[in-house]
Amino acid sequence: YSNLAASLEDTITPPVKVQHTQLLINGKFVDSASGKTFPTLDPRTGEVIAQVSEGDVEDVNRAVVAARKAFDEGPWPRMTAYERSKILFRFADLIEKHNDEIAALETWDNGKPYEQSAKIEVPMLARVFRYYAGWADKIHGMTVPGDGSHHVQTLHEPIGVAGQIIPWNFPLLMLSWKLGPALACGNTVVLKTAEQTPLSALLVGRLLHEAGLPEGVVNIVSGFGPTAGAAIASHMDIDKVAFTGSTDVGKIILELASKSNLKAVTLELGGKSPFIVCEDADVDQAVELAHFALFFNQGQCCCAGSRTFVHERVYDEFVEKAKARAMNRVVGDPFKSGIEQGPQVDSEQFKKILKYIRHGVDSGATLQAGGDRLGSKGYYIQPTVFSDVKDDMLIAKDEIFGPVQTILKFKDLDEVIARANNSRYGLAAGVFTQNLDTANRLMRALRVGSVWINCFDVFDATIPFGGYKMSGIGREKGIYSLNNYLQVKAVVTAIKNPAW
Ligand code: TXE
Repeated sequence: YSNLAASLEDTITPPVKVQHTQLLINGKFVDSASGKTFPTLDPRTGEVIAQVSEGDVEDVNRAVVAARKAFDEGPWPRMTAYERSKILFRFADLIEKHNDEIAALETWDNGKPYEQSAKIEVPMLARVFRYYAGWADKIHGMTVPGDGSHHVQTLHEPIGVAGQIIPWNFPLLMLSWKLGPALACGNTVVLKTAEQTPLSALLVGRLLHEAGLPEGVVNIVSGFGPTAGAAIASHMDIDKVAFTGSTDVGKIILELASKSNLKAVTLELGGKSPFIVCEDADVDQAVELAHFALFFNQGQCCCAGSRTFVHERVYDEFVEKAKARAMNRVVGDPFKSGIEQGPQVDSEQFKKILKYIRHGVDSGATLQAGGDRLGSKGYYIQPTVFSDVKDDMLIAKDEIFGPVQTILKFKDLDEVIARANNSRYGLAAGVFTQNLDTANRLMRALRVGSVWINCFDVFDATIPFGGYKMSGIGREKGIYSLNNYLQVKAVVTAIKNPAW
């Protein structure tokens, strides 16, 4: 890796200026009540990009007052669904117009390759909002037979003020998976970005208002979890909270919601997803897909294929080739073209990953590639591969959330099903096989929210996503996500003379 490390020394100047660093409350950029700010850092260097207003309890209160007023008195839930839909379509157009600027902010704050932000994630952001813009005027209740002398109908109504707490690994996409359905259904929102990545959401928030969103409908509070985040989860005037992040914090959110006003809760939490390479696999293709499943986004994906189970017949060849592929992974300044991997998001994640790598070595797994930081500044980590991993090793049980592939050997399907399911998580799984019976069997047996067969990380806006077990509660994206933001009202009308 020595050449790569050397090329990390010259840091490219990002092609964007930071315009917004204040909180977005009631349609205006404002300072935090305390006047406090916090630095957001460039993961390539650890240097400060900008000072950002630090929201706390009082700012969340201000945001909730604005969101409440916009819901209780404002035009948003009262305008026609078609009007709401048009605003969301206009917003998607504006996202496309500002594609490169949004992408550059996302990469600067997060460290992900600019080409990934500009060609995949920001276009997907527009796609997600168009998907939900299309839903806005197609949400409606039913008529229900009832028991004879009543006319029964259901009204699908917005739930009210939604609190949304999002992470830093896909700041924009996580925002879109939550804002999209909330807005399509007519809710108002208080959204807290992750403290590592506050910048792109503020620009996108401005564009929402340029598209015609009434003031107070979306309020964006930058800030920390135990202060601003906890204030959202425990607020008495927030009707629903949606969270994406660690399982530990997911438990806190549920507890705060239950201790306050029993607000509805959806959670999208951690994972330790199996990627199963069956005996009939074309090894080259399997290696490439398994590599993508783990290393995409610097390994910082909740659904990363982080337990690579390989059938014993192809295991040795797979390990050799997986090692070679990791050694060839192009790591560097994410603003350079052709870069596959940038730095990890911050020093906390960087240290956590290096600690797990040490654990792997100490517990007897074979280090095939990587194993250390890359370069001397910023948070770059060598693409790392362990083989001979055993189920009870920490690196096979915990979410590492970094570029560390762990390869485990299996003999038969019954065994791999039991081992794949032997996890407190149940977010996703990958299956690599040409055998239809094997694919069908695994698809049913795996206790996870998404099964990708001969593919991985397919995130179309139409496909529901969420976890079994301790990976979460509820589904985002697709038609299923709408239920998270709707109340069902049953309306029963007596019929005077049912015998028509
Ligand atoms: O997550 P946190 P962190 C996993 C991953 C990672 C680990 C820790 O394994 O290494 O979590 O990352 C807010 N009340 N995932 O520390 O703390 C916080 O401000 C209310 C998986 O970054 O869960 C941020 O906005 N909110 C994951 C958000 O929660 C609180 C993505 C996520 O931060 C809070 C990220 C509190 N007490 C990390 N404490 C995924 N599922 O994709 C924190 N927050």
